[in-house]
Amino acid sequence: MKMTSRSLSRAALASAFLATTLGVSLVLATSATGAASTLGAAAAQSGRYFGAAVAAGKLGDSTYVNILNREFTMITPENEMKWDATEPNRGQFNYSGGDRILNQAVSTGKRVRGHALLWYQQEPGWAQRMEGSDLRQAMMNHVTQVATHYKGKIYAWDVVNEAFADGGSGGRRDSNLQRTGNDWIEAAFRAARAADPAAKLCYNDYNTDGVNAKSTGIYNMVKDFKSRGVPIDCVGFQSHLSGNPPGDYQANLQRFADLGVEVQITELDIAGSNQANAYGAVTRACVAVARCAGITTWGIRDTDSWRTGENPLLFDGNGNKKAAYNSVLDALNAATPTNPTTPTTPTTPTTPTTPTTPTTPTTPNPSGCSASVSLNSWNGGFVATVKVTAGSSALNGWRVTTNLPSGAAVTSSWSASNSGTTGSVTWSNVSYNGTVAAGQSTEFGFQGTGSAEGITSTCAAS
Ligand code: G2I
Repeated sequence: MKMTSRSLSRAALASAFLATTLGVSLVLATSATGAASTLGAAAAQSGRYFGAAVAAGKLGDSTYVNILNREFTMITPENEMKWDATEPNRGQFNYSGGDRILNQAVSTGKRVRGHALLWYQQEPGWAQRMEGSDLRQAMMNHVTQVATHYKGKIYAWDVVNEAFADGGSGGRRDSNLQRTGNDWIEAAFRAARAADPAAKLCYNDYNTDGVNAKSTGIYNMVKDFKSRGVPIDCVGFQSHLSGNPPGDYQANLQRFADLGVEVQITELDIAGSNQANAYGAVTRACVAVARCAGITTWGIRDTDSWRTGENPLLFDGNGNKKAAYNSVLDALNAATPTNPTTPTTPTTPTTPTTPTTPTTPTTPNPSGCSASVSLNSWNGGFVATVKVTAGSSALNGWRVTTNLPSGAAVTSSWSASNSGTTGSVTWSNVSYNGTVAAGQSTEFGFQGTGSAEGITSTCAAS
């Protein structure tokens, strides 16, 4: 990997943002044979997204914007939500570039992956010069402020980016962030959850494409976080590749998924003559892992790529589809479709309104446990946090049934597995949270569309 040796000069095009009048054309592009004809529509058939990293300075380029609007259902700002862009001076926040991209996404029905709240690169100069408790305070304030500004509007945040070392140590990378104390990552995740409970919270890194020392270090961190209740929902695999992914690419995604987190391919680009096959292999691996939520390519056209001269993307410099595009489309179309009742059109909540309202009272339950639900709702969606409490004996497995009002539907969940998404939904513990000591509690949660006001829950030992 050449992560740090590249210096790209990306002249920001100082063009005024032209409000786009392009309509929402996602997920409806399906040919007579039933195969979808765009990346976003093909991915949506199996409940997944297909995204691209986008630069605000290119939103005036019509070729670029046409491809973006036609093909993609998720956007990651390439640089605009990073620390140097959003807090150029301590305590002075600038959301202009990030907001432009968010508005582009919202106005065309796409969702946004926020990238990245804390990263040792692209720290503003003032933060680069800080250390210790002063820096820790500035870091946490940054997380809180930025996640609060975008509250309710972000599908998933890369809360922490690239904190693990390359090579065989499996340990953390040295940085001024790391030197504030090893708990900086969990502190950041907790601050992000408190600021925006609806966003999925991801850890994101590169050189994690197979089972290796670095990916295993991250795996151990995620496992530890899940066992201690540190809020983490997803792991991002950047996947900056040259040629085929390693043979254990899918197995590596699967072992993370088995920890109860979503996995996402977050910055895919592939150099080399085997590019089309390699793109197909990565896509097949994602669609073979139930919890692989989607794929994002790091740019749109080869000329937009940070890997100058390597032509690692799906569209050439003129915006034409490459062979790699067809490999990806075919692999997405071959995926097992999901229940067609699952909503495929992403909705971005715009006005988070109601604060957390604890709803159902704890139901005493003769079967050894009780469950209570608290809701964080906004217009059109909600996050439910369910607390499962053991009675006078320890639990060795539990099952919670929630009754959702009509119109409400579960779209994603963490720390429990469910059957069904509407009406009466049954939730079972996952491997790491079935055992609950007498009188103690564990939590799981889910996100949904519609209103869950009036939800009820019951618990049973299993
Ligand atoms: O390095 C590739 C990616 C690795 N993972 C994290 C990503 O955030 C990272 O993205 C790249 C962007 O694609 C580049 O566009 O991050 C680079 C920074 O390390 C970005 O490059 C920078 C240039 O180095 C700056 O000179 C430039 O001012 O982009 C800036 C904004 O255009």
